[in-house]
Amino acid sequence: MTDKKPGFFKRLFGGDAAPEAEAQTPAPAQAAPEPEVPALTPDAVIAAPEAPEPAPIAEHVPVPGPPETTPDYVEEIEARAHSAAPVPATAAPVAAPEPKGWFARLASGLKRSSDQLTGSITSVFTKRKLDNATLEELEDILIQADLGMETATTITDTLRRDRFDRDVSGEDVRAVLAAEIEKVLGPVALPLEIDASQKPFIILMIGVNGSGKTTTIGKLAQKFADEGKSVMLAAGDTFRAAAIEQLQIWGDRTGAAVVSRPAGSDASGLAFDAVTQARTEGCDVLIIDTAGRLQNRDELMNELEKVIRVIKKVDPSAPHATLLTLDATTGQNALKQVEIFGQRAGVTGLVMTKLDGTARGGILVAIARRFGLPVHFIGVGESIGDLEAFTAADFAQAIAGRD
Ligand SMILES: Nc1nc2c(ncn2[C@@H]2O[C@H](COP(=O)(O)OP(=O)(O)O)[C@@H](O)[C@H]2O)c(=O)[nH]1
Ligand SMILES: [Mg+2]
Repeated sequence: MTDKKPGFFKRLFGGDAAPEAEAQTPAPAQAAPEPEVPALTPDAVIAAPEAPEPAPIAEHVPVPGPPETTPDYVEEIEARAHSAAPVPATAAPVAAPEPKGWFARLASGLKRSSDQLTGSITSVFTKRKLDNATLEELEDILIQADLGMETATTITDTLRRDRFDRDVSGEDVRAVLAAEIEKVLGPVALPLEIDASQKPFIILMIGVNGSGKTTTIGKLAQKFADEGKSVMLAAGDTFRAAAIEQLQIWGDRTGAAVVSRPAGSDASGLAFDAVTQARTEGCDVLIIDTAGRLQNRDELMNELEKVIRVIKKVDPSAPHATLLTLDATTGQNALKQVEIFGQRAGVTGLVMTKLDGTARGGILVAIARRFGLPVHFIGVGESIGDLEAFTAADFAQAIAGRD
């Protein structure tokens, strides 16, 4: 992790950052008891500053390997975690990038997705009349771009209806593509509203290993600090010392206070500490990190549910936002992740990360159509400023290669 702005070329062509290879996430051997919370009212909690009995440090044993019936998507996630190559350090010095406007940054982040899509479209629609064969080819291209069957069909149906047997250029097709994508994404492009009457406004960040939770927390902390809000971070990925350190670094960078416990501590106890402390100190926003979880690992999902229960004991209306980070490079897997995390943790909004350096950005369209969950932000790089509020029209234009 570095604070350095990646070079232009890295943003353009690279950036497929390797997710952390964590083959085995240690899990508590036995569930640690939930902290006894003496009272449920906010005042009582503040008036009774004694921390709950510190949860005993659970013994940690590696989770046994995946069951024989491991679903394909889990295998794919794990395979990726092992095979993803680190970004090569390019030797050639690259000229410092020009300061870019918002759309240019988005477009360069989405360049791989749009290049793949528009390149294929152009090759099909160069001087050809729109016939069944071209429509079929187009449908394949759109499905391969992870946009989903329904969107692909809608686009080809629209073209068939309006342009059949006429000359159609790549640009015509891209215009229809952008319009359809915008139609799907419009309703889900919603900002993350921080309700100022909630002090702290509690955000729980969840998602599989390496999906960008901790990095997104750092980026969000900076955004909120820039808005003049006081921010506290909770190092809820208590499984690994490195994860706690990583959050601490983001805290140092952004000026946010970080609440942590030693590695191996009970995550729900830490969440309790953090919520109580953020209340006492009158923080505006508390963001709680969690350990990466493969969504089939029942015991880890149980632990996530326990974290949520403990937060609710202090503030029944919390978490006020439960954000799922999705790594765009995982493609179709993301659909399964939204489904399972939604069932188990009540996802309120999505952040899609790593849209730079992947050709699979179209998956966001499939997710929007299937689940209709708000998409608040997109991650287009590893640096602190590489988190953009999500807007449908810009995303649609950028992925369709129009400017
Ligand atoms: N290129 C790129 N890399 C990202 C983005 N978000 C996170 N990463 C990288 O992905 C890796 C895993 O991120 P991390 O926040 O540790 O994931 P976590 O395990 O979910 O907490 C790190 O190397 C991050 O720098 C993004 O939007 N773009
Ligand atoms: Mg993390």
